[in-house]
Amino acid sequence: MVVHSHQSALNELFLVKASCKSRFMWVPEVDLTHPEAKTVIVKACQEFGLFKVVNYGVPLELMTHLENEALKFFMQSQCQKDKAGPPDPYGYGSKRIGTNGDLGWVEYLLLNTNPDVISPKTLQLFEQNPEVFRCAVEEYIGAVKKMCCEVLELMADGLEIEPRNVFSRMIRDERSDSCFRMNRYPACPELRVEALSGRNLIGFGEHTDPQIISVLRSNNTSGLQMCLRDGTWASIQPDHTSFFVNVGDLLQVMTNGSFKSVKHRVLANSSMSRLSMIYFGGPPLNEKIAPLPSLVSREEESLYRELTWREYKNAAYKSKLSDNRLSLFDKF
Ligand code: GA4
Repeated sequence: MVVHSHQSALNELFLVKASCKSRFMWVPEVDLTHPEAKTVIVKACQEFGLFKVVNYGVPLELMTHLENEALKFFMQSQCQKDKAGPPDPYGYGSKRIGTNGDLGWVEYLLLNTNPDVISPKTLQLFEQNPEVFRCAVEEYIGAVKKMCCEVLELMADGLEIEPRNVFSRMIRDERSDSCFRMNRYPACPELRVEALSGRNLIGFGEHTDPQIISVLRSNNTSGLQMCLRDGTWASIQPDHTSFFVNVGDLLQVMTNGSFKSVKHRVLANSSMSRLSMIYFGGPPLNEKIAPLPSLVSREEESLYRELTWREYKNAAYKSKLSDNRLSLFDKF
């Protein structure tokens, strides 16, 4: 990423007025080994759309190993990184998010987790970087996917729906269209300059995640915020030893609106760079998504119509980050 050291470059990007809310909000915490985990998960998904997971069984070394490898990638020259970009949508990207004009103070790698969907840019990436990087990515994705399926099964248990793999089977399916993203938000010292102080720089603009579920792990730099019911933004305290799980649009649809796909964003930091890694669990492209019959007692209660993930994903890629994509599912 080319970090321009003057204000005009920042003005191109999105500056928002800083909010003066108390520093960090409380986030529900789920201990995966606790017998009541399923109850806490369901309540968190209904009330927040987001929760923190501890005792998840993924070794911390596996996460820090990938983080170090990702940093090695991002510390390369711009020209070297650009060989794996621009994203198609997979590959290396800088500042531009999607293809519809969204900008952020971020550079990233976006990968499809299905080995059969290896895009030209991803091929370039792994050809030009040490094998150890690809291995670290694969190992991490394998471990996070396993944890993610456990969480999805606890959700089914908590909702008392059967079979308990009703959600997780879509992620385990060999055709699952899941993806993985590594984001680096460089520190932006200009934010301390008087003319800009009192304003925030958008690292990744507000949006909901289109898939079923997202699992995020970051370093200890703050930046992640979620939108509360009253429309205000609250900061989430970073914790490099935990995962943060959030409900995606498809899960909101399948639970007929009971689980909330939460709007979130990331702000850049003036002194420390933030590195996050997110696994987005998605179904196969031809999977039909609609409210689960067991959660809708009468047809009239169904809030959403049926769409395939392919249809929804195609529409998402035509939208801007902050668009309300879920309204495409609206029945009325
Ligand atoms: C948001 C969630 C994931 O990061 C992502 C993003 C995708 C992209 O960066 O290519 C999108 C965005 C995300 C939703 C709307 C479209 C597509 C950028 C964008 C403007 C990988 C995803 O699946 O949807």
